[in-house]
Order: sequence, then structure tokens, then C-alpha cells
Amino acid sequence: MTEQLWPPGTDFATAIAETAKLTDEVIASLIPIPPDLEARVFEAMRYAALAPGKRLRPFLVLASAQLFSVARRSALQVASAIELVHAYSLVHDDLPAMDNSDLRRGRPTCHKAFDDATAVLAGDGLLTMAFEVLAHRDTHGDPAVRCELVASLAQAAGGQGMVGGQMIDLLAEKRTDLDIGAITRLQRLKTGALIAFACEGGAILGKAPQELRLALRGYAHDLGLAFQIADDLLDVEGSAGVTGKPVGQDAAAGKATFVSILGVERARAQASVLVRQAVAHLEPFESRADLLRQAARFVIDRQA
Ligand code: GRG
Repeated sequence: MTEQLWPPGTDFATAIAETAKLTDEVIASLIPIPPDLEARVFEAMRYAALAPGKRLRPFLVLASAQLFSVARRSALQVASAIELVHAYSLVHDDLPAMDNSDLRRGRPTCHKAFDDATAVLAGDGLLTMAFEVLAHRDTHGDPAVRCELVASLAQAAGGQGMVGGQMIDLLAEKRTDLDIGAITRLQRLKTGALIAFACEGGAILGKAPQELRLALRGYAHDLGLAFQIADDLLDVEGSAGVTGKPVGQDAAAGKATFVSILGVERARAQASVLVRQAVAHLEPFESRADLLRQAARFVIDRQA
């Protein structure tokens, strides 16, 4: 089906607000609270997955799916799956064994609102649910497409992607010898891989030709790095009241980041270069990719 999510000319703020509403509706319906003893883990899963975040990854799925006239229902399934994985990663990242954070998305972190063991289980529940969603018939009528989505998300989230990046990140706190190449690789794995899946998800659903997939991969690569540099800058220049999470943590931990290596001004300039490069990859889509162009600018202008 070719139902358009957003008519031409829709602006980014409208589209991402609508993404949040639609994705949250799907996620809420995926996580009902059962009237049984295990209800607590479902409460923690809802708490984490429905907390107010930007929903940038779901937006990227919907905007890329729109390029290939993908059915709205299919795109929303993939958008929800990626947000479940993202929410799990935040829950586990905040645990005492990792970042030990008390604040996330302007609220107490999941392990503070519940307890450590429940937060571990909630993260596990969200991660596994994401694959159940992708494997569901509602996601795509063609089982080969569902398999490709499952395999691609597993790669992006696992040891060759986010989990691998998180491992390097934890080791990086104890090392001062990481150069810009090592930091770039770390971030490509930790945040870039999931962002890349978000951008390619729509292309997989739309059975897009290889050259268009490559264009989206190029966009995602540059966008992911720009996003991370912006995140590092917010850790230095942002405020917890606006970001909804503690700031100054990287410097306090003596962590090597884009900003600690390049300095604030060069890091900002590099992020702008990356956004220009990201936008250049979208040329084959002409004006149909305008929302993705706006997203690239949002990523470095954001305050949270
Ligand atoms: C625990 C396996 C595992 C991985 C954790 C994503 C991650 C890896 C850790 C999050 C820590 C962090 C601050 C990473 C920097 C970039 C990032 C992912 C920020 C949070 O994403 P946003 O800004 O958050 O999209 P919202 O709340 O808006 O969804």
C-alpha cells in the first residue's frame, strides 16, 4: 500500500512529534500489564520505553520508509522495534555496573524507580520483544523481508555493533591513548550502527535497489557521527535540566571523546561538515528526502 505518512512540505517538528505519538501508541499496545506476579517487569518495560525521548530513530525509520512508499503499519512496526532496542540500551547503560546514572529522560532511571535486577530484566524483555515485533506478520507479508530485518537489527545491536561499541566505551574510561580513529570506530559501533539500521529499515521494507540503500547508508554514517559529536558537546555545554540526563560525566570520568580530542570549536566544525556530507548522500531522492535533510540539521542544533 502507498499511504503517505506525511504530505510533501511537512516540517520536521511536526513529523517527529507525530512519530512520537504513533510509535508510543504501538509500544503501549505491545506492553500491557498482565494481572500476574510478573507484572512488575512489564511496568518497568513501559516506564523505560514510554519515557519522553526524542524518538529520532523511529522518525528515521518512518522517513526512510516513506521514500519507498512502504505501508504505514509496516514502518511503525520497525520504528517501534528499534525504539525498544534503544530503550533497553539506555536502561542497561544507566545501571550501577555501567554508567551508574540516576537521571534519564528527565526522570529517575529504571533501576532507581524499580531496582537493579528488575532493570536488567526490563532491558532483556525490551530487547527480545523487538525481535518478536520484527518477526510478526504485521511487519511485512514477505518472510524474507522479516528475516532480513531480524538479521540486520541483530547485527546492529550485537557484538559487531552497539554491544561491541559499549564494551570499547567501558574500556576507554581506563585508557588515555585513544586517538580520533579509535573514538570514531567506538562511536560508529555504539550509536552509529543502530542509527544506520533505522535509516536502512525503510529501504529493507521497500525492497529498495542497492544504490539507494548505499545512499541511505552513507547518510546514516555521517549522521551518526554528527549525532555523537553533538552528544559530546551537550555533555560539555548542556544542562541536565534541558538534556534530562546528567552532564559533565565524560570529563569527570576522564573519558576520551570527540570534544576532549578536538576541542569544542573543531568538534562543532566537524559536526557541520558531517551534516553537509550526510545531506549530499540524499541527492538521488531529490525533494522527497527533505525531512531527512531537516533531521540532519536538527541533530547538531538540538539542545537535548
Ligand atoms: C548497554 C549494550 C548497551 C549499550 C548502551 C546507547 C548506549 C549504548 C548508551 C547510551 C549512552 C549515551 C549517552 C550514548 C550517547 C548517544 C546516545 C545514544 C544518546 C541517547 O540517545 P538519544 O539522545 O536519547 O536519542 P532519547 O532519550 O532522546 O531517546
